[in-house]
Amino acid sequence: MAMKATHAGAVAGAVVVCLCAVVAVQVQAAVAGGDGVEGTVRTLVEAAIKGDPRLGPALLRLVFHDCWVNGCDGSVLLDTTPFNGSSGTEKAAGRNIGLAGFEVIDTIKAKLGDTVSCADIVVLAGRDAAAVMSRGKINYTVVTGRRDGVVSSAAAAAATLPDSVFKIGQLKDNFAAKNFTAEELVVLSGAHAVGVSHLSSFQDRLSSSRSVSTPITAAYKAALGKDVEAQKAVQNTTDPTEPFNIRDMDAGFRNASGFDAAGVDTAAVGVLDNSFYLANTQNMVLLRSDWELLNATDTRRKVSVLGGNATRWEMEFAAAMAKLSNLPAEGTRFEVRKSCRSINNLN
Ligand code: HEM
Ligand SMILES: *[C@@H]1O[C@H](CO)[C@@H](O)[C@H](O)[C@H]1NC(C)=O
Ligand SMILES: *[C@@H]1O[C@H](CO)[C@@H](O)[C@H](O)[C@H]1NC(C)=O
Ligand SMILES: *[C@@H]1O[C@H](CO)[C@@H](O)[C@H](O)[C@H]1NC(C)=O
Ligand SMILES: *[C@@H]1O[C@H](CO)[C@@H](O)[C@H](O)[C@H]1NC(C)=O
Ligand SMILES: *[C@@H]1O[C@H](CO)[C@@H](O)[C@H](O)[C@H]1NC(C)=O
Ligand SMILES: *[C@@H]1O[C@H](CO)[C@@H](O)[C@H](O)[C@H]1NC(C)=O
Ligand SMILES: CC(=O)N[C@H]1CO[C@H](CO)[C@@H](O)[C@@H]1O
Repeated sequence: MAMKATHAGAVAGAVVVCLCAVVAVQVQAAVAGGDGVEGTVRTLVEAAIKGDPRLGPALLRLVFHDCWVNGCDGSVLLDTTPFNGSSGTEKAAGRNIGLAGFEVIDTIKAKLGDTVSCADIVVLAGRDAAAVMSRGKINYTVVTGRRDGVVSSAAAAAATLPDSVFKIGQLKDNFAAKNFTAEELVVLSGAHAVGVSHLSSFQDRLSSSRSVSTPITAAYKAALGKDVEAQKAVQNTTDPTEPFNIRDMDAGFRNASGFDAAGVDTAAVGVLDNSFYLANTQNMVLLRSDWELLNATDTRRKVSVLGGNATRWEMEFAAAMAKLSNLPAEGTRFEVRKSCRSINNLN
């Protein structure tokens, strides 16, 4: 197997150590203060990632997928609600493929009790996951006090989240619709330094058909195609995952791809840093949407700047994540849920 990091298909719920439903009632009073809440989230996120490193990227992605659709309202967590529409909840949307980390949110919620919203937990957990994965380099403050929405629709997620085959113009438009600049698009895409993608999300990049192909280094494409076949057997699925970051592949894979690791700490497997940009300029990223950042003058320049300045990326990523975490909820009916997976009148 070519990966150093393990990444079998679905993230198992193995890190859920206990469902502290009974304990939660007792600790409620103790968590009223902001420090108590944030300290609890931090402790549980650290423990979860220590138990399963795949949960770090999962928790980071949850912030984007919750806040982009209806604002930060915990809508991505709902398994069911009377306000699904006919399409199921957001989780059922194709663009939410691979979404994970829900058990960690449940564990945190069980500990914090009924006074802390699920929406707050998502942004706090994502913030802490970024801090852990960046070894403390990415930190930002988030204001709490969000309330949970009651609507969650797969159709809304499909209409709002960017697709992995979007072109640069579509990506810019998608971000502009949320008041995010092209620069912030590039900055936030750096999150793809960590985590994994399913083959179905980058299959077009392995295609030999000219109509769907985007520039990808031939040797990297060959190494990836070979590993995908191996992973189908290892993961026992026709849609295996691969790590986003060529840094996280073993030396044999990197060598075969001709990866120039200058400026990349290849020992830093799984670390959230600016290595995405260094891989991108070598046409060694998984998604078409990642490559598309090179396909406009302004975003291409930004890729180059961020690849050359790790500190600058950390600062700008922290600021953009704080902005993302502040996207206001768009619904009209709110509550603080008792369970993050369903609205209160369904409990
Ligand atoms: C710019 C448009 C974006 C597109 C088109 C996109 C698309 C994707 C896709 C297709 C996957 C893999 C899903 C799968 O097949 O399993 C993924 C994973 C991921 N995305 Fe994005 N994404 C975008 C922006 C972002 C942003 C802004 C963040 C910031 C939080 C982010 C964080 C992540 C992370 C951390 C993962 C890995 C998740 C894991 O390993 O569990 N993405 N994204
Ligand atoms: C809501 O979505 C869930 C899962 O996506 C589904 O099981 C349920 O039947 C849906 N309910 C309605 C009323 O559409
Ligand atoms: C749009 O984003 C800019 C830059 O981050 C920010 O200063 C401004 O307040 C935002 N506007 C709205 C309406 O959110
Ligand atoms: C592989 O997956 C198939 C169907 O998903 C299942 O029937 C089979 O038992 C699995 N094999 C192993 C070795 O896990
Ligand atoms: C990869 O290339 C480097 C430098 O050429 C070499 O030192 C190393 O042994 C190679 N590793 C593998 C696994 O091929
Ligand atoms: C974007 O990519 C397409 C296809 O590779 C190319 O024809 C076009 O010129 C590119 N546009 C820019 C602005 O780089
Ligand atoms: C990197 O970016 C930071 C923050 O913008 C800046 O202070 C620093 O001078 C930059 N370093 C280089 C080498 O350009
Ligand atoms: C992006 C950011 O603000 N990073 C800071 C996180 O905290 C460390 C330690 O206090 C600072 O050195 C970083 O600048």
